Amino acid sequence: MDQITTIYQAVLEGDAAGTKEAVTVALQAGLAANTIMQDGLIAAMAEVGRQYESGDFFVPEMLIAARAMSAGLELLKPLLAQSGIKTTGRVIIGTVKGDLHDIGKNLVGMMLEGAGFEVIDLGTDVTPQKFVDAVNQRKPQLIAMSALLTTTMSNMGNTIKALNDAGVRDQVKVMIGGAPVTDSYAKQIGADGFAPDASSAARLAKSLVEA
Ligand code: B1M
Repeated sequence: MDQITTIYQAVLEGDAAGTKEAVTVALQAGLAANTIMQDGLIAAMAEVGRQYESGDFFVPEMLIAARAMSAGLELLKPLLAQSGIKTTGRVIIGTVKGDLHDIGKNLVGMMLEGAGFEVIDLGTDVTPQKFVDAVNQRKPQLIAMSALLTTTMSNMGNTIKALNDAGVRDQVKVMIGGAPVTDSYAKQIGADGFAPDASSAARLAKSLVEA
């Protein structure tokens, strides 16, 4: 098996230690960090997404694969920064104000990383003002908001309103998701898109920044 295939397989199997080892071996053999990321880690996460959508993988498999991918990515990050490789885009992610659920949000963040995004995670209970400040300070292409409670969903709309009031709405695309969230709700509050799960979130994010 070549080094890229070894990395790909290790991520698919959710083997974090194996992924780290395979990435280290590939770097020692002189493979470029960007090649390892694109052809090994990102390609494997795309396959994880496909298997999740076809029902062959469930949330736990996706989580452990995403953790393995992150372990490999940690080794590459300093090298990628040095080589000035452009990421797919920068995304600010957070669970909205009043909401402490973060498992789905973390999974979406990991899938976005797996798709080549630079992910800035604001955590949970993120106020509209915090999202606005992050847009001003970090200049992302995309904001990704998660909510798991029917009582906190409205803070997605409030955040979009705050972005409008601050005059920065047209600088970013906004995507939303979470168990109670729907496509029609996204349209209602003026978001640019909705994704029902982490794997389609990564695909939607790419299409939004490429639009
Ligand atoms: Co809470 N909780 N919880 N809870 N909790 C729910 C959500 C609930 C449905 C349980 C129930 O009653 N059946 C219910 C909400 C009811 C409603 O509003 N309709 C509920 C409630 C009521 C509460 C409390 C109010 C309970 C209380 O204290 N009385 C309280 C609220 C706390 C707060 O947030 N202020 C509370 C607390 C908690 C815990 C802290 C105990 C814990 C959270 C731990 C944590 O996240 N660190 C918790 C948990 C674990 C759940 C359940 C059991 C599981 C949620 C989860 O992690 N799912 C949940 C019941 C359930 O869903 N079965 C429940 C797994 C995760 C991978 O899925 O988050 O849906 P999910 O993410 C998916 C998609 O939704 C999507 O992709 C993910 C992966 O495919 N997605 C996005 C998510 N974000 C996205 C963003 C995107 C795109 C896709 O784009 C940006």
